[in-house]
Amino acid sequence: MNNTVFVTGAAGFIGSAVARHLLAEHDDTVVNIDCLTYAGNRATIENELNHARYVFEQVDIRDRAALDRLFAQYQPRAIMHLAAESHVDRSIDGPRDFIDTNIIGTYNLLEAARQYYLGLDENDQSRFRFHHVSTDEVFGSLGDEGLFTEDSPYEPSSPYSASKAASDHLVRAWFETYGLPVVLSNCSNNYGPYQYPEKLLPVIISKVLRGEAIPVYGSGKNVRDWLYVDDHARALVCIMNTGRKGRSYNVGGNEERNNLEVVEAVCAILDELRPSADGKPHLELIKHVADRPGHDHRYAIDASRIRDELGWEPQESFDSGMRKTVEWYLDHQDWVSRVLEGSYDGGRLGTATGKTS
Ligand code: TDX
Repeated sequence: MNNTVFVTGAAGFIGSAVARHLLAEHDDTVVNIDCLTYAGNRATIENELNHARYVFEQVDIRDRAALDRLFAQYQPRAIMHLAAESHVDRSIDGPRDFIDTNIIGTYNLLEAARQYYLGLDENDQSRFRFHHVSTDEVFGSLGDEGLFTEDSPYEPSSPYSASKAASDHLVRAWFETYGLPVVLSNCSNNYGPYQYPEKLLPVIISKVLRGEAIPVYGSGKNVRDWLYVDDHARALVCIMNTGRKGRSYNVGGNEERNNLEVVEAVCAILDELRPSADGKPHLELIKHVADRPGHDHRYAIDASRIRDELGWEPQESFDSGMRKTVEWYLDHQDWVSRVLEGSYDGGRLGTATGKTS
């Protein structure tokens, strides 16, 4: 067994941050397994391509035979599974890809990993980990009070979160039934460099830069707990390396904001860095639009388990992380154009107008 870690979805937002963190701070060779959908893009991992400990395998996790080949070839010590369809609005418009990739894809990986694990000697078996990276959305919606813990009941609201809940359950079952050494994590809303431009943060930035209306779904009072992506990447590697087998860990930024507060924060930074031509505050671009169907009111994470057991805490504050993120997008508009290339025109997604897939 080698000092090799598989990272699925490392051409995407969080996966690429994990790959960068492993390459910068650890000794492992990183094999990025990514089929490059619209949200996974070569432009996101370009700087890593020439790294001596980085390998890119363009493989779809729905392709079991290809996965078997990768396990046999690279003999990894762990797999961090981040490849997923992740956008709630897209899951409302077309749930099929979410079922195929997030559920069937995870099942394929579990079986390929189990077959590989069964062929390892005892020492290598004790080192091996299957880390499933998931979301706090599996727990559904909170009211104004309370926090999600690892024991919160699963109550997913969207096709996306239901598919992630299903994959969480599969991973847990492969531990209980087959003894596959798994760890799981459920995180809050990530933000930072390389986030695909359909998510709230980059939407706000790109709308402001174009002087277009900033679409705020419904009242804008929905609350999310914002976690800087590099803090998350650090947490994930810590969980993979030191988390207890069969256990799940919640990862959150301890930075709750409602959507209007997020828009206000980003607009204030842009007022300073890119003031509008007529001097008007960017906030005037806010437009309340029809709410997302099944829109969860509030997510908030109790991250005390990972803090107390593994010693992880977020380092970035909401203010410092937001500023870094806005600055990164201002400096990387070329990346935005390259990843968009015809796949997303900035229009509204996820209105559930009655079409079925
Ligand atoms: O244009 C927008 N206007 C708006 O008001 C968009 C894109 C979003 N919103 C709202 C909806 C949510 O309340 O902002 C909030 C954040 O929306 P998203 O960026 O779509 O994230 P969310 O639905 O909260 O899910 C995210 O966090 C959990 C990720 O996309 C998931 O993959 C992750 O599991």
